[in-house]
Amino acid sequence: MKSVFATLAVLSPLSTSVAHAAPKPNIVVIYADDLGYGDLSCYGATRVQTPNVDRLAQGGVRFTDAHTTSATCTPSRYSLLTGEYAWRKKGTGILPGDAGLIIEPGRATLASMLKQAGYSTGVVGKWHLGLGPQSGPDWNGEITPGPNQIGFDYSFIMAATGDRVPCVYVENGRVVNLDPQDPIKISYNTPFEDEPTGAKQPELLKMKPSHGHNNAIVNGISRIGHMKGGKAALWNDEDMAETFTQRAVSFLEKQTPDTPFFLYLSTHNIHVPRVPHPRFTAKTPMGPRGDAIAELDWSVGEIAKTLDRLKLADNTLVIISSDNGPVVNDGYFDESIVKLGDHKPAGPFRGGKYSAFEGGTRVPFITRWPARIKPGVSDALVSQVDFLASFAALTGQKLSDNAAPDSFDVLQALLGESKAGRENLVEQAGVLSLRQGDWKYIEAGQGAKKNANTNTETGIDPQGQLFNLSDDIGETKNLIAAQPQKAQELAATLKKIRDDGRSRP
Ligand code: NG6
Ligand code: CA
Repeated sequence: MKSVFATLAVLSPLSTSVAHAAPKPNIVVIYADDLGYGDLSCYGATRVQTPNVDRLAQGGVRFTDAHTTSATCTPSRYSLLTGEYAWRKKGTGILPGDAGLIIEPGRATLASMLKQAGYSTGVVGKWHLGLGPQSGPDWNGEITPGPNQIGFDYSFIMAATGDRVPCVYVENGRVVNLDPQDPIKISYNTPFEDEPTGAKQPELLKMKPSHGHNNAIVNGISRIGHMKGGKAALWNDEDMAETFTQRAVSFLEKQTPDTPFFLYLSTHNIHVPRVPHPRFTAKTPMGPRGDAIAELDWSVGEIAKTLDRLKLADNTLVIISSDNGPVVNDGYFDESIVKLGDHKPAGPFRGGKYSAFEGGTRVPFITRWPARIKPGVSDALVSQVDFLASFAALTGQKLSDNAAPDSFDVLQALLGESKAGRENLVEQAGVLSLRQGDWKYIEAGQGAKKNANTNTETGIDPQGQLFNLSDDIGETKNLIAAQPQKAQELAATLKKIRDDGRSRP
């Protein structure tokens, strides 16, 4: 290889410009869980302060119309990494903790593309994209395929969610601190006979479930799914944010100056169970949900401080966002409802997690890169599905035709250099919606208007809905009858995006 490059350097007229090109920026994506548009003080929250996130927002671009692709976690993460709308692929709904990996090794991912571009790549935190073969992972052996097989050089993850078993960390395909004498057994169907459950022994619980979450008890909290063994490997919820933050910091410390890096830090905060470290208790008047936001802000501050200390901040593109809209009670009695006060988790938007209304997918989204980005606020329509094509453009990579089928190169918008984002965007909840400019069309669907567990408005309606967000940001005036032509136009575009199997230009 070396000699080829040497020859090129001598012969190619491009070599001079390459040699003088600005070094590729490092990229850090901080992906919060269930954080709503209104949950940060830079987006208007007053009952919780997020000074560290706000500082990044002040030095970067704060987006007001940026989206996940879906109102739940797994599909959003699938899209973020593959550049494909998750609804195109079966089996990409919320996964159990023992699901197999849903991203085929070999396909282009954000991580594999950046690795190809010469980046050192790492993922720390929540994964929730399955691990191992379709039949599920071998928790007691090598857990593969996983992040390390789809483009990440380093991984330190939890398999699914904080409220699902197994409650252990997996580092580069091995359960951390596993005692081979005490193997892990997982079942999502059958309880293990002699293991206590939240349903049978609620007196053992320090936080009680409000719905579901009454299987295995770990650290005084009952979860979804059954687990036995692996006692030495069990996580401690109170330490989770610190554990992930430390791993992310040490990933940053290990980088070398000549190799750019990509870090995907996917926090457990502020998903349930919300069990921040005691030093965050009562940091806000909102109970554990507010305190978890404060703890998330602390993590962001540690990453920012580390970039400063290592003198990396200037040429690092930091992005902060969330995987879906907010939910107040997602399954535990954690005072989230009684202490909410006038806090608006979804800001001015209707709905939240699980919802087809804007609150489901419109999330906080901040980009900061001091060497390149001029601070400001942008209302460009952008989505996390665009990272793949946009960062490919940023790093000079050409995507093959079948890669990232729904990812648009909106790099200029992400850098605040253009107000033009996407022309349209599909949002996924129980039904699909299409955004086009200020218009929002929600296709007709069958189902409850409210999620009985979480009290979220689902946005599902048997007639279909049309809203004009320019004067109805809260999606309250359904124009489907008044503007049938507009509705048909959007429905036709949605149908085309569906039928074509891709939407990337
Ligand atoms: C739901 C869980 C919810 C949460 C969600 C996934 C119940 C009743 N509810 O099924 O608590 O875990 O799945 O959240 O079990 S997500 O952010 O990972 O999509
Ligand atoms: Ca989530």
